[in-house]
Amino acid sequence: MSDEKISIAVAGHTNSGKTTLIRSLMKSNVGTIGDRANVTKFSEENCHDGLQATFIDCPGFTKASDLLKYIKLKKEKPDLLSQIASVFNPDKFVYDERAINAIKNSDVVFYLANLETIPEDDHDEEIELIRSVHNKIIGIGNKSRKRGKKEVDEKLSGRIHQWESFFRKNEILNFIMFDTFWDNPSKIISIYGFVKELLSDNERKAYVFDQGLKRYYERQIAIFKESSDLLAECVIKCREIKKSADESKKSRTSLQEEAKKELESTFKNFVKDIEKGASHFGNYKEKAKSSCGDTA
Ligand SMILES: Nc1nc2c(ncn2[C@@H]2O[C@H](COP(=O)(O)OP(=O)(O)O)[C@@H](O)[C@H]2O)c(=O)[nH]1
Ligand SMILES: [Mg+2]
Repeated sequence: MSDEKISIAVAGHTNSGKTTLIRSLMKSNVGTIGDRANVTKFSEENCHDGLQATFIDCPGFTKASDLLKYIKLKKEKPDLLSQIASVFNPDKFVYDERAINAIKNSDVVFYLANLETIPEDDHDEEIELIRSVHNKIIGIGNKSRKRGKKEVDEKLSGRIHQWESFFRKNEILNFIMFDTFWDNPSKIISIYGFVKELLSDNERKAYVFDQGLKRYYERQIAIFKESSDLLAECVIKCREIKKSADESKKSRTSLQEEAKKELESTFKNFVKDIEKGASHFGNYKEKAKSSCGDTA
């Protein structure tokens, strides 16, 4: 991995939406998603060359408190190691240990909180564990929306307040409430803004990330512009079709079929153009293997 590329560890309780968030940040179907515990068993590196960043998908925390106790005891009473092993079976917090090892080597940590749940002692212990190796933490309250539900209901807004207090209490001052599926993608800009802020003491990395970020935004604007043009083209085509339907003797169904075909080919060309643009921006899927090495 290049020394200049920044690495962002995405950590949190199991099932909090870490892999889904990385997919959405990378716009690529990396990793495996599932509605059960510890789907991600090893930390996985996902390079985004355009952005000059690597997202590290950490296995979810399940037994942070046990790992914390284990680390403390190991440090304070190393002579009791054999007895410790009989009380704390390290196999039980293997995922937590893998996550913390990955976090240790990262530049910034995203801590994901699942807004379907409320903060509990487990979560404080997860932060304490992260803090024992890292202090650049960005809090992300995730899953803040339900499908088809735009407004935040009373229950959810209560949970959001609880998580906001949780972040403040744990001295995580850079935090945001987000929904990977249904939220405004512009919130991602705020998340990257936090990253830039925390990187500021490493000027070289901050500079490289900033340059990548600029290219990323330019590409997003280009895609937006291209989609608007496509939409305009579709509207014009629809008007033409309506006009010719009024004038011609062809049946409505055959005209509809013709229109469908024309719009399909316009859309296919649009996707091809986007793909061409994306390959200029950096084909992270192919490069991920070469620049990141093997993923665990
Ligand atoms: N509504 C909603 N569901 C989400 C969101 N992020 C993840 N999920 C769902 O939560 C479950 C766990 O997601 P996953 O990314 O595998 O969690 P991980 O174990 O932390 O990596 C999956 O069923 C996802 O579809 C989100 O932002 N909103
Ligand atoms: Mg996962």
